[in-house]
Amino acid sequence: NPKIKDQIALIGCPLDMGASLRGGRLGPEAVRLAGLEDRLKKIGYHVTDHGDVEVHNGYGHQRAQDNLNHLAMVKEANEHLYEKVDQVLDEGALPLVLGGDHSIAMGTIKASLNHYPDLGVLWFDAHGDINTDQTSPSGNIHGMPVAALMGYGASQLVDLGQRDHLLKKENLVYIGSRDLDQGERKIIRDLGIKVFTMHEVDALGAQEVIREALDYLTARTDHIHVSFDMDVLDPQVAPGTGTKVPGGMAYREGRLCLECVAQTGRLVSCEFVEINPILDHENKTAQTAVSLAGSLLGEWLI
Ligand code: 6HN
Ligand code: MN
Ligand code: MN
Ligand code: MN
Repeated sequence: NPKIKDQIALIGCPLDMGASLRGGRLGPEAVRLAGLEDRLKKIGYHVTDHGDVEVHNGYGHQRAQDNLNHLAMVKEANEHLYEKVDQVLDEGALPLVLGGDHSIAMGTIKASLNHYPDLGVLWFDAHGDINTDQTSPSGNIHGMPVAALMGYGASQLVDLGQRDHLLKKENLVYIGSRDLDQGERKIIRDLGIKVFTMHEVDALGAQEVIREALDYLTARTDHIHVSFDMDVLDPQVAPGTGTKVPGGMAYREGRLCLECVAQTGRLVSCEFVEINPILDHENKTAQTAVSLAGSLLGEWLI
């Protein structure tokens, strides 16, 4: 049976220019202050905090003519993140990336694909993040990483990091979707991507959904990446995030799903994103991220 690596590399990517709202840049520090490193050490991992990768954020928000808002800043941060994640994977550690807006999944996952071309991705999110510059209603790049990882949309995003390995459409599973744009629905349907919306989580239960999702992925690959957007949780559980959608997952549903991923032993990289302390109450959302990172790394499994 596969086993999770015993070395964890924490990497912060304090970028928020992929979103409309500022404040996600404070996410990595909020999660550190909520005690992530000690929590993971208690489980028995060797944990190294690599600090934050270099990021340049601006202030305010500008809608770009080409529908790729703040492209240069988003690209630069992702290139730095790509290099860092690639490096820690070379060193044999499991990267745990802290966001930051969800555009940073481009840097993390491209580096993980460089090491594991057959990588399977579990995308926990209220959103699909599979817009292109052609379909995006906002121009915000945090709504585009999945498309870019599969080779669709703006070449400036597709060309970031390594170009040899794209994310395969059959190696992605969505969980918790409940706010997909029209263009995204069409892409998801046309590509035949596996998706468990909140409707399925409610109707089947989290246990059945994660079982089906993991059966599907583990039949295809031994290597799993978890991309956890905090807005997959209900806004009452995770108020500190920028694009809240009602009717999200309960804390215990999130925990159960992530523990089931831990049980496969196939996790090779992960990220917790869209943590915005400006919108939070007493760092509750960062604390929840710490607990869920513990679950993903097998905290309560004996
Ligand atoms: N996120 N679908 C919307 C857009 O602007 O493309 C929202 C994207 C939210 C992205 O939460 O990571
Ligand atoms: Mn490498
Ligand atoms: Mn997202
Ligand atoms: Mn989201």
